[in-house]
Amino acid sequence: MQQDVSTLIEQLKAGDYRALARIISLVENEHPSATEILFSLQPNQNIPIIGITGPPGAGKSTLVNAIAEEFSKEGKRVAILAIDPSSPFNRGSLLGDRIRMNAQFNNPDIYIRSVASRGALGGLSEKTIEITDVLRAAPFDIILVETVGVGQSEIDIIGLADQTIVVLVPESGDEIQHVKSGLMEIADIYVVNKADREGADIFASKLERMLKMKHLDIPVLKIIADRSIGVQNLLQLITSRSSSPNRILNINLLAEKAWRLIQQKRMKDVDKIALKQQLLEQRKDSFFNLYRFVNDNY
Ligand SMILES: Nc1nc2c(ncn2[C@@H]2O[C@H](COP(=O)(O)OP(=O)(O)OP(=O)(O)O)[C@@H](O)[C@H]2O)c(=O)[nH]1
Ligand SMILES: [Mg+2]
Repeated sequence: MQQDVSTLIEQLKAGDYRALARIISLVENEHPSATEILFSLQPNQNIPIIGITGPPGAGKSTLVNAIAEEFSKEGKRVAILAIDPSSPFNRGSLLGDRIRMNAQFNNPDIYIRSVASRGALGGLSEKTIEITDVLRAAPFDIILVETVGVGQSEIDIIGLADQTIVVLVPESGDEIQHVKSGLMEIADIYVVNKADREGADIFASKLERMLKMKHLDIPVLKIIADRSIGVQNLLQLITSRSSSPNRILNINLLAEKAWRLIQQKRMKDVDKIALKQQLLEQRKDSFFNLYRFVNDNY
């Protein structure tokens, strides 16, 4: 695999989508070569990761498509990572997402990938972090990550993304409660999508008022994603902000991720069966001291 990995990584760097797809699959499936792959990556940390989150059906995929298309018109290469909340066995949903994103399949500057969320880090799989690192090792200009949910997964996405866009719709009455409860301070930009619908103006001003009351300076944009209306404004905001990415938030996830890896690495040699055997022996001593045992043996 040694030779294979370095070839794959070279192809990845050169922008080969087949190599990219293969590497993502190897990483996603924890193939034995995944570690070597991750070791060999040279992720460009300057490629901005934009998280797009919001309740089911808010139009996130439609918006992501529209953003990608606009960026590609500027000659930029865009990666879209859709985190599928369904089980990896729910093919229907994966396929659904693919079909909905079909519009971009023929654009060579846009790469689309769905991955199943397995949720070790709340709503967002640890694999997502690794996969975004893989994407950062390919020559993209921007990475868009779509996750569904209002709540925990949003909090996860801020650790991953340089900017977080929260997509709401005029009917998002419940979600606006999160603003009140302080959960949605995590947004860098709010999008009120489906602005063609009744109540969009009222909803957007309500949201703006709430943010102002909380002294939060977060822009609210009205968008009609399926007609690409308002998307240019969003692009300008994203671009102007990505020159000063919020690295403080990113460091939290980096630390969390590092902590998990260290834990894994340190525990690697601890074999539970062998541990039981040892303890069976030791336990014969009725004044057996577990703390000394651990200290002496590990
Ligand atoms: N009226 C209107 N419909 C829209 C707009 N944007 C998207 N839609 C429609 O809303 C539906 C859901 O859009 P998606 O983009 O799949 O929404 P999503 O948030 O990605 O959905 P999940 O990934 O399933 O959570 C689709 O039927 C879209 O065509 C919009 O601006 N106005
Ligand atoms: Mg979607």
